[in-house]
Amino acid sequence: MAGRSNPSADAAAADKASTAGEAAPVAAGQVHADATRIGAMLAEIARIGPDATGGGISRISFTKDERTAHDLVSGWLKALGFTIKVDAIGNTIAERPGTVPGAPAIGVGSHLDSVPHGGRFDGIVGVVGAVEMARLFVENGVATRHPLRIVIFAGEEGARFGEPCVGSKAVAGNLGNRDLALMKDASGISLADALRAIGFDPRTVPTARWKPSEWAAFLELHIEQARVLEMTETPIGLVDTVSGSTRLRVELTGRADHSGGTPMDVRADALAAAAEVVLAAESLAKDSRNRGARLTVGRLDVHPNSITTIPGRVRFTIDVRDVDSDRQRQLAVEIVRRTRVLADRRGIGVETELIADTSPVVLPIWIREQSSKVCEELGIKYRVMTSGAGHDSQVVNAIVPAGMVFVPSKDGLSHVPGEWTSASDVARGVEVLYALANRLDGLLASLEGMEAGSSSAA
Ligand code: HGY
Ligand code: MN
Ligand code: MN
Repeated sequence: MAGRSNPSADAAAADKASTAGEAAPVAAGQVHADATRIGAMLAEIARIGPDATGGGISRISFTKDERTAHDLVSGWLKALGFTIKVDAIGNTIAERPGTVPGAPAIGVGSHLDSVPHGGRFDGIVGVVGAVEMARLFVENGVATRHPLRIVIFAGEEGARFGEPCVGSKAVAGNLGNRDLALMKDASGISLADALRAIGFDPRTVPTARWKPSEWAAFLELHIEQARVLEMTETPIGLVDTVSGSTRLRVELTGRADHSGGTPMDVRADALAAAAEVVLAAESLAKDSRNRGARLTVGRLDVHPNSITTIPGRVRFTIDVRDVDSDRQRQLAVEIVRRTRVLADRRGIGVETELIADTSPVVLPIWIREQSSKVCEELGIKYRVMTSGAGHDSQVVNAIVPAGMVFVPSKDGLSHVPGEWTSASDVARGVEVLYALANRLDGLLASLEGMEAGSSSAA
């Protein structure tokens, strides 16, 4: 189905077809996203799940806060005439019909959950941008051959259960037969229980799977979460590769004992061992042969965590990221090997668990080519770039060709309260998104031989 043939080869033909006499929709560059409206939507969503102090957001995946945010955005889309569906794992899918019966949909969206004490833009910009793009289609009376589906993925952040992109992995069918009862958060709550607590039945999750034939493409607007765009003064990034991540949980067991009475040479200090692991991870990532890899110990729990007791047990996570999938896995194996060696030397027990593994993905060049053409038509400076962060698009791309558009992050900050992107930068991203969705609608229609002129104004 659309997106499966080689659209690049026919792009020129499509360009001609989509301009030769057809009632072209409102041309790119003639519609303007409303930055004030965008700012108001971002602010309204930020009121859901705010931290009590510090100005951050903790709208954690698979909680009532996440559902409240989905419900709020569903209301906005319903008011634009979209029909709303919520699938078995909590993804919200809003649809505006196309003019060609049975045509596969063009999907646009992102996520509304955040990391603990995170920011107000990661994921949110993609959802608010999709809503503003939808409004541009509706308010300009522009119909599309393909249905437009705005998608809000549930549980994109892996911060709670370790597994990122749970909602998009469910639609792509690569949650596999992961036992949701075994995926546990730091307080021991399983994903299955978390789903039940917000009204979903984990046994029905396989019904969320998408039929690839029902989708033509998926587009995601997202903040860059690094500082390349800001440093190069480039307003738009077009993503070619999205980093993968391998996530490990490690438990080191030493011997808790009195911090005063125990001589240094007879200790089995689990935290001292963990400190060596943290530095080993950092030196692996900083090794010039591994340029591009990133290893992070983001969460570490000490037991019994008492001032006057030698730590007997430490649990921590290691997040291994890379755009090179072989190296990503090799580094995960290597840091486990180094952990075992140093733990043996210290008489410390080691248990490791693989909690998530997502491959890096090269996004399809034909969508990126169309995105470049859109930016050139709009006269917007852009650069093709890698994403260091992971995204739903890299997962969806397994079954639907996906494209990502980045807008700048101030100081490159993300996953912290200081995360910020201007509403005007988001508006520019929306205008690229609108023009790209329009362009793909025409390109794919011509490739599928859809009748011309069916994009007449609604
Ligand atoms: O953690 C990530 O890569 C993304 O922000 N979910
Ligand atoms: Mn994100
Ligand atoms: Mn994130």
